[in-house]
Amino acid sequence: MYVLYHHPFSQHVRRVVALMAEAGIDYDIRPVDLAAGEHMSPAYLKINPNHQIPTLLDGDVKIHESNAILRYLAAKHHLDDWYPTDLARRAAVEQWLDWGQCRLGPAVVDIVFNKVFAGERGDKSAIERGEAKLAELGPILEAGLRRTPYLTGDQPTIADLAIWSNLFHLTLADADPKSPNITAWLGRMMARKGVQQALPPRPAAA
Ligand SMILES: N[C@@H](CCC(=O)N[C@@H](CS)C(=O)NCC(=O)O)C(=O)O
Repeated sequence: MYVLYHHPFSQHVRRVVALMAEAGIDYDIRPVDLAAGEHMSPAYLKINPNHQIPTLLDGDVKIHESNAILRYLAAKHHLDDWYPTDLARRAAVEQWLDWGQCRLGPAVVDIVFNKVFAGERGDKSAIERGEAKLAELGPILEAGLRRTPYLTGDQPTIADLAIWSNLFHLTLADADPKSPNITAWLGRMMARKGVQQALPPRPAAA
């Protein structure tokens, strides 16, 4: 049985949970209390010296980096729709995965961490930096969704899960780009059963 180190508000965990739910892969959850600093504990640092979640254990195999986990699971379970074997399509998937990590991800962290999770400590200049970056990146994503319902074709891949988890995170700050292709794609992603299972718990009604 897989073991997944987890936090319900992590966008990086969320993409892994979504793939496992979509593919019907079972796993045990190990919650990591980020607010209490559990990710900095010597016990967790032995599991992931980068003090980050997710980490996936598969027997003796230990993997961190959410996109590496997506690739591993897709390859191990032969999820060829999620991680196409055709070279050109795979290259497009890899491109969006890396774009998400290198370009979009830092802007999302700047905005959402500081607007939603940091409370009074929220760094206004980081929010401005993130918003300026997002103003550049939103149109790139919008154009990427112009021709096909998902990023690389008619079916979603692990690239859609990775980028979706970032876009969902932006919705927590009401900062997601509201352009038509992104909005329609976000709706298609949110309607998926596995994706639904990866959403954070709703706050209890007052
Ligand atoms: N590149 C990593 C980023 C993971 C990451 O930033 N995780 C956050 C939670 S969303 C975390 O654990 N932060 C705690 C820290 O960096 O100390 C991945 O894709 O898995």
